Amino acid sequence: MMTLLLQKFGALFFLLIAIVLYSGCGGGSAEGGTEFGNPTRVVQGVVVEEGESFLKKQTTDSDCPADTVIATDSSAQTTIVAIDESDCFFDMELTADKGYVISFVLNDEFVATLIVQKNSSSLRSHVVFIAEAEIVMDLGDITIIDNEAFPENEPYTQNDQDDDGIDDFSDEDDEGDGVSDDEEEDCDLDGFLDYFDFDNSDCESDEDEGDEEDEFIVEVTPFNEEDFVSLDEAVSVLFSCEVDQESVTDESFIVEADDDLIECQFEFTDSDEVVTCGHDDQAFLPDTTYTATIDGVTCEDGTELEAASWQWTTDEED
Ligand SMILES: [Ca+2]
Ligand SMILES: [Ca+2]
Ligand SMILES: [Ca+2]
Ligand SMILES: [Ca+2]
Repeated sequence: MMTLLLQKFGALFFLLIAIVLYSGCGGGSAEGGTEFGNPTRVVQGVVVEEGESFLKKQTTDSDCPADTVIATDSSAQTTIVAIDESDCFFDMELTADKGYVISFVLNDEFVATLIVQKNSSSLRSHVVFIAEAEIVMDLGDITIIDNEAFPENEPYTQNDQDDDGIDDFSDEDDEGDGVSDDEEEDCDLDGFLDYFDFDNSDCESDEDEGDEEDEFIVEVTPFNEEDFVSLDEAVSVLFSCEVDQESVTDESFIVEADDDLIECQFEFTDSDEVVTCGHDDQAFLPDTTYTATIDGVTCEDGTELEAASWQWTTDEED
C-alpha cells in the first residue's frame, strides 16, 4: 500500500491553539521555544502592507498590519513575540538548525504566513530553516499580501548549513550529505524535510516504502495540512523526474472535497517536473477541506511515481 493518507494535525492547527493561548495572556512578549544549551539565532524584520516601504512606515503613523509573530517548529513548539507598534519591527531568538513556520497575527486573528523561496526553481515554501550563524537573519521589509507575507531578503540566502561558502539558496546540497536538495524526502509533504521534521509519525515505516530507486513527489503546494488557503490557489506538485504528460489525467491527479470536484486544467513546466492543476473558472469553496490524490502518474521513462495524498483547508470568504 503506497498511498500516504495523511491525517495529522499540522503546524498551523497548533498555531491556532497558540493564538488562543496567547490571547489569554493579555499581550506583551512571551519568550519560549529556545532549548537550553542549544545555539540560537536572532531573526528580525519589519512588517509592511503592500505598497509601503520601511521609509514610509517611519514617516507615517499608520498601524502595523500585524502585532504578533509566532514561529512554530515541526513538533508544534511555538515562540511568540510582539511587534513594536511604533515601527512595526520585531526580532526573535530561535533555536538554530531547525525549521519554522512563521506567522503573523493581528488582534488575535491570523493575518499571514511567511512564504519563502528555497532556491531559484523551488515551489513556494512556508518553512524557514534557520541555520546556526553568528549573524542575525534579517528578513528586511516583510510585505503582507492577502494571507501571505513575503520577505525582502530571502532567508535561505542567509544560511550556509555545511559551511562551504555557498549559501543554501545557491547550494544544491544544503547540508552536504551527498543527497541533492531535489532528492531530499519530505515523507508527509508538510514542508519540513525528513531530516529536520521532528514529527514523521504519519509516514510509512521503512518496510512499506519502496526501494531507494523509486521516483517520488518532492514538494507540493498547498502544503499538507495548510490552513487559510486562498480560494483561487493552484495546486502544484514537483516530482523527482520528468513526468509523462499523458499519464496526468483527471483520474491520476484528483483534487476534491466532500461536495466538490475540481476540474483541473493541467499545466507543465518546461522541464516537465512540475505539474500544476489550475482552476481559474472554479474557485475552491470557502472554509472547506480539500484532498489531492496522485495515483498513476508516471515518469517519461515509464517509471511509476509513488502514490500520495494530502489535504488543506481553504480560507473563509473575504
Ligand atoms: Ca553551503
Ligand atoms: Ca539549496
Ligand atoms: Ca542533502
Ligand atoms: Ca515533513
